[in-house]
Amino acid sequence: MKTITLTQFLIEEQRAKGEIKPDLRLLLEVVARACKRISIAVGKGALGGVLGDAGTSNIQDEAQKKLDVLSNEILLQANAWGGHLAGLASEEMDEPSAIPDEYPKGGYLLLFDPLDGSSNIDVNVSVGTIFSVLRCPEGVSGSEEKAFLQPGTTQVAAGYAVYGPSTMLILTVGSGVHAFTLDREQGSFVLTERDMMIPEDTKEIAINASNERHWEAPVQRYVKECFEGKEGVRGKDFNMRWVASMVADVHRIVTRGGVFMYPLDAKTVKQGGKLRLMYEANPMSFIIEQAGGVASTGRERIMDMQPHKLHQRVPVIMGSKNEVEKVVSYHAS
Ligand code: P6P
Repeated sequence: MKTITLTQFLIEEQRAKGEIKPDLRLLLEVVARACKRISIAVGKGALGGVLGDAGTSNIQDEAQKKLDVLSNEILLQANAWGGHLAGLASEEMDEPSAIPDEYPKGGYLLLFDPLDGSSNIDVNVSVGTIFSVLRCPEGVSGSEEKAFLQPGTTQVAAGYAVYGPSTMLILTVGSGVHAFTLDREQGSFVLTERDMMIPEDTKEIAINASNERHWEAPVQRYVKECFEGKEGVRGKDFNMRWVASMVADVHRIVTRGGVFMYPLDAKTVKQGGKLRLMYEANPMSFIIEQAGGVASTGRERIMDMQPHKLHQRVPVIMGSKNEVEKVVSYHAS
């Protein structure tokens, strides 16, 4: 079968639709190369000497794993010299990072969670990298937080790498969602699925059910009805999955449908939710919407939110259109 690499795909998309300017193509290829390096580091496991805690914590006061810090470094170094970026922001850095003075600056901003789900690293469960691309506003430095505070609808591109049995890169530049699988012999990402679409209905939900007593009533009602199965009002049985790696759970949903929920709960209501808007919820929402799904806080479209802080947290309910719309309708009633 004729293989199309990420580079060829990006060039052919640019030729066909003119959406991927050279600097954006460079950015996406640099991020893909960084994800290859992260995949190699993650894949070494205990042999790489990078498991366990780094002994530091991030702005959310969560213990950082050595691989969190390493993955962050890999993405910073990979993106420093290309001249395509005005600045970078990461879950693992309190403040945005400027491009070193010795390198030229470009017009894009890159935001990322370098290793999402890293609590799963030490137990050998899939983790991933999530990234979002914005344009740097005119006249604003890419090292200033305010440059990044743009709604998800302004994203130029978004994607994630999932380090599972295979390493995959899932990408959108605003015209569909496309999947690339890492060919380890060639060392390149090869197109394995174009225009992924999420089924509008599903029988599979993903939520950390141990938080049930902390959820708001609409979510308690929705999940209870799903668990009541065909004897209940839904008239069908549901299945449940919770990997506790957003990338793994969302990738399953992009691949075969489902609903991913990390709703507001009494434990996180003060912080606004558990997951981060700028480099988790927004990029995943872009992917989900481009694949025909819906991504909501329960009360509003995630990508419409005007961010106030770089590390802002939000409730997340995303996936199969008809099911997410049902959860949203319960919030409205
Ligand atoms: P819990 C990983 O730490 C993460 O940010 C997401 O990837 C994941 O969906 C969620 O938190 C898991 O949270 O409360 O189930 O451990």
